Amino acid sequence: MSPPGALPPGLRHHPGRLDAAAQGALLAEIRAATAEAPLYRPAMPGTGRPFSVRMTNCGSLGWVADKAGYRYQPFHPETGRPWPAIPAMLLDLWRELADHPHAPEACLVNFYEPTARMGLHQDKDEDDLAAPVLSVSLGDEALFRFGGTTRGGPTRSLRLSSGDVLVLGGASRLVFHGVDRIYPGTSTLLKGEGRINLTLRRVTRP
Ligand code: MD3
Ligand code: FE
Repeated sequence: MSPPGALPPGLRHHPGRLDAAAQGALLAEIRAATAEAPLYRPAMPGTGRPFSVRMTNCGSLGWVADKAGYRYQPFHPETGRPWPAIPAMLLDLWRELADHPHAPEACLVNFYEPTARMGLHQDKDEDDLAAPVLSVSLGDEALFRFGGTTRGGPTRSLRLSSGDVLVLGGASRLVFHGVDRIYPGTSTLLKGEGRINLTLRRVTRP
């Protein structure tokens, strides 16, 4: 899975940080949010090739991708409505684990079917790169891969399970990372197969 040794500075893994009850409560909040702001399939800028991951957001700003580019905007690209609020449980988790004085503005919701992937990329569409990104995994396990801050260097993998939380800040904020595969049938949290990942981010400089 991952070679022995400490994780890089700024990357914190909290395995099983949310117990089954907390995962269920959070999932109910996310289902309510996706009822207001449905999952949609973003497209690659330029080519318009569809993502294998479906997405939506909560918060005052949401990350979107379409033929025109990647950006944060305050409304859903298909309904035109504002994103629903970030669930209070997630704001609490940020206060506990992010070690950052300003609240997150965006919660990107990624839904992976068993065949969905996310290629190696950096998250750098945020103006505030001093704030960490906090990620929560729900549902089937995933093979998460990360490297360094330049493309093409060595990478390591971590298997993420439902209830795990990752915090990526400091020297890890700009590492290349992606999701190589989903392991269907490894969780009973969702009704069917698949994985949900939530990422909390600060977008603007306070
Ligand atoms: C490392 N999501 O939405 S979460 C993304 O599992 C994204 O859905 C993946 O990469 C997923 O952009 C990985 C873990 C994660 C999130 C943000 C990061 C790792 C990160 C930002 C910087 C470095
Ligand atoms: Fe990312």
